[in-house]
Amino acid sequence: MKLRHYWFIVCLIIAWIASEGSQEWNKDHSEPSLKECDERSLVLNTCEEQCECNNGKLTSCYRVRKEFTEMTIEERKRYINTYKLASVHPLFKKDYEKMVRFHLNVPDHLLHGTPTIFFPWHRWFLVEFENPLRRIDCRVTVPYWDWSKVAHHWWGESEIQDLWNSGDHGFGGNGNEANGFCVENGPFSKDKWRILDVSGGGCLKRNFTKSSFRDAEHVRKTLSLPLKDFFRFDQIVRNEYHDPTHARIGGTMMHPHSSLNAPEMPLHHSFLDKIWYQWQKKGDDYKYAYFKSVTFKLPGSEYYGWEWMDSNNLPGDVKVLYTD
Ligand SMILES: [Cu+2]
Repeated sequence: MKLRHYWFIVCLIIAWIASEGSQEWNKDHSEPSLKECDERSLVLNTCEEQCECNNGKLTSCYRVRKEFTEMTIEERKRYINTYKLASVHPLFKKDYEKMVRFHLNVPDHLLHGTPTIFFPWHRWFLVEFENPLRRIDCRVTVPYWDWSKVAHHWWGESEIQDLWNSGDHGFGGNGNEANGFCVENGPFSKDKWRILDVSGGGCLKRNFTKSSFRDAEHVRKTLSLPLKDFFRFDQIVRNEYHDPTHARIGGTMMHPHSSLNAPEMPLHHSFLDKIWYQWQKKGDDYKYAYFKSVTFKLPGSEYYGWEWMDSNNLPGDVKVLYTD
């Protein structure tokens, strides 16, 4: 064989190896093969969004928010690590600070009082807060904490699934009274994590008042209220569900100027958003029930409240669903 034939064969082999290599790379970074996905079946994409299979394409993808204490240990750690990264890393901290400032700069009575923007403002906030976390790891969503399931012993720290567990899959426990109520265990302990200077700095604080929250039966009854009682529904969620959770956890969660810094705050609000989501699922009239007097834009945002009514179609092409 002549030398140029040799070269031709060597080049062919190199080209073949290179093309195999690039296929391998693509395999790792593209969507999983959809050849087997059944038309209209639900499939998770690489960001673990729940999508529908349509003509071999994934469409209509939803961010799935799950109950924190029912997530796997690995999922819980992933959320906590991403949250910590977002709140301390110089590359991401700006977005986190921006959200804390939003909450700081909006008068508390406007966010939590009447005429209320409580529901849509916090739904917008959850997406704004979730987006930077998903830029770090697109599988992350803001979990919810269903405190009604553990209403009479919500302060438990010892079981592995407890929110307040001190392992690296938990939020750490109550604060230490002897040390200004600073949290001294878990991933947010005073030596591992700090409150932003804009809301006072220092350690994360908790001062549990160990009395019951409203239980699951109470939430079920609230959700069964008829459409004409929308105002009552909104009031119960704000006064009987929202406020006591902030107050009984205490410390950083207690004060409007610092509560957005508490790692448990988004989980609490995610649950309240889920309650609104469940109310809205009762029918279109329920979905669009709102206050006619609210005609201003949501403070800190470029949106009106009515743009945040439909979790299947939120601004920014965002779709959210909650698991039970
Ligand atoms: Cu709140």
